[in-house]
Amino acid sequence: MNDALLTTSLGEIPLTARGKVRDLYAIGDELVFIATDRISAFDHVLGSGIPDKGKILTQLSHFWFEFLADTVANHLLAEPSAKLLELLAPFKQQIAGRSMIVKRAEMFPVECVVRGYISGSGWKDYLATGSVCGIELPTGLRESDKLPEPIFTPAAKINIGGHDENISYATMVETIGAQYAAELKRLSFAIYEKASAHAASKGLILADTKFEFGLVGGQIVLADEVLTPDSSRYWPAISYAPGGAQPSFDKQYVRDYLESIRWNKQAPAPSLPDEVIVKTREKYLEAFRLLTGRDGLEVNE
Ligand code: Q0Z
Repeated sequence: MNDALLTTSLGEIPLTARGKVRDLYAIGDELVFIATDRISAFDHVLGSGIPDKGKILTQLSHFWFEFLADTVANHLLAEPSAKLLELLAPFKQQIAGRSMIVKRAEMFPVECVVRGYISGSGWKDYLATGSVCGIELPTGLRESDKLPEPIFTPAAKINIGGHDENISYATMVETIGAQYAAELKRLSFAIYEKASAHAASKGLILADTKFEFGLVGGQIVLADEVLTPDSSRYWPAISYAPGGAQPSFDKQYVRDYLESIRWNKQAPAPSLPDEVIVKTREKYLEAFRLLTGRDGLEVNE
């Protein structure tokens, strides 16, 4: 099995950025995100893709933007220009079901992370300092414990490939100003509250998640992808067991395979056996079905 889309090319339409898994094109103030089927693990993009992963994550993002519409404005463009649609027409095959046409925003250079549970870089910081992004936490927390209340732990965007760096809220204020910082923090909590309650009702813990915001015509909009397994940690509530790392909802088969072959985590990254690809694809679909209540992907022409 591999009819995964690993890379896109849209002819004359200029590529603005290639992320680990998404390709970004721009025509004036209209941007086209295409989520490919690339998958990363241990900081590398792997040799194999997961068929439909880009469609699943894009359609999940669309679900969340709509679910959150009363809470926050977003960067989706309701009516792409006729000119853009005409330019994109020859590339329907690559784009269908996996693209997001959005308004160009002035992006805030901070990642807005909300954590309801202590994991990942938050756990590392806590072990080293007893706090995360300058927020003091109770002593005696175990890895993956639920926090007394969600915390806002901003990070500075480094560059593509580089790791974001946790910063204090004070540093965020210095970077974007007190008013924007307060508003992004308020919105981030409001979104996390609403999304984590929905996830919980479907048997999923939203352990933490990362948002990116920008300004469009002076209005704050939620941008980028939202609440996908690539930007969030979801754990099945049924197997939640603090006191260690939780298995990844989506990538555990991939990680287990990479550990089993004792890959040294240096380029070139390996390809995946079919069984790992198929099982991982099923996990992305499972998350999609649980969260959206839909049976499967919107079929595209
Ligand atoms: C998002 C990224 C990707 C590499 C730029 N609405 C917006 N306006 C302007 N810029 C962005 C957005 Cl979302 C924007 N990124 C992140 C995405 C590949 C980097 F697909 N960069």
